Amino acid sequence: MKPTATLRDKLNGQALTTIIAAHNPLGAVLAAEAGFDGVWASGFEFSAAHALPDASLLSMTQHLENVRAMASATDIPIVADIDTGYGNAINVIHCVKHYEAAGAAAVVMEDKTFPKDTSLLEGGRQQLLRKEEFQGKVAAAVAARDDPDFVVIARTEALIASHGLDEALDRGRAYAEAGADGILVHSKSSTPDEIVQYSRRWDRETPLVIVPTAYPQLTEPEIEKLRNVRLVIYGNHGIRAIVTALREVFARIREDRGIANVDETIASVREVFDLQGVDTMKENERRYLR
Ligand code: SPV
Ligand code: MG
Repeated sequence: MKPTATLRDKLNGQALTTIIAAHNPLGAVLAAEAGFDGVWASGFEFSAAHALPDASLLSMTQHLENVRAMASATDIPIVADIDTGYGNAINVIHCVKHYEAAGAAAVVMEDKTFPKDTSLLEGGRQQLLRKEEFQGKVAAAVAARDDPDFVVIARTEALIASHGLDEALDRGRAYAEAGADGILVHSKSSTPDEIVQYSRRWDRETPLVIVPTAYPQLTEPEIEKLRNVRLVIYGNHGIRAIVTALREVFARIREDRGIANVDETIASVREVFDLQGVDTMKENERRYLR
């Protein structure tokens, strides 16, 4: 099955689908190895990996090429974070065509103005687009896809911009009406209450998507009880794990003035060869190098 069909089937089914952020193909391979249903090609992680703020600084083509490389490294669906769609509805048409051709199974587009600011930054500059304009962008994304299974998820930042539940529900309904296959409702609240309320008041068939970074106490069994949340995105745990791991290992090497102690504590070179597909390359060498 194509990754687009796999993801659409999962979204339409009853089970909870879990995806995790990656910012490079190796992260995508490790997500698949760990048993995740898909990969979140996160704008935050990709920006952080460049040591840059997640504020529309990297170009569409930079992120697109990363998504293409991820999609060629793994068979699990890649859900591309296209931020605000890089402009108006015309930019969205261009963007969706290219992300689909690059092998993404889905795009998530948010209803903020360009350039955006990252959602979880305290005091961040959170400005929403007019609802009608974003409806047009959602409709443009849906019309631009070639494969009918390619998934278009509309994300409302109404709660992030402190507009309250009523506005967030109104926008979610408007985007579902415009043809979105899923509604991502993002929250910066440190408890799950807001999202639980949203889920209880959601009165459309369109499945909900959440990113529980700010309220990590909400576990998968509890999300399953909400019933209309079908997709959970773990938004930045790969990059945070890397920061922790690199800090520890780098500091230890400086402290020890050598690599002898860390050697046993980190992945072996052989393990990295395996992740690179070296065995397949060697097999091909035996067959074809004459
Ligand atoms: C991302 O991972 O890029 C997201 C989620 O969009 S958040 O950073 O919480 O906005
Ligand atoms: Mg993002």
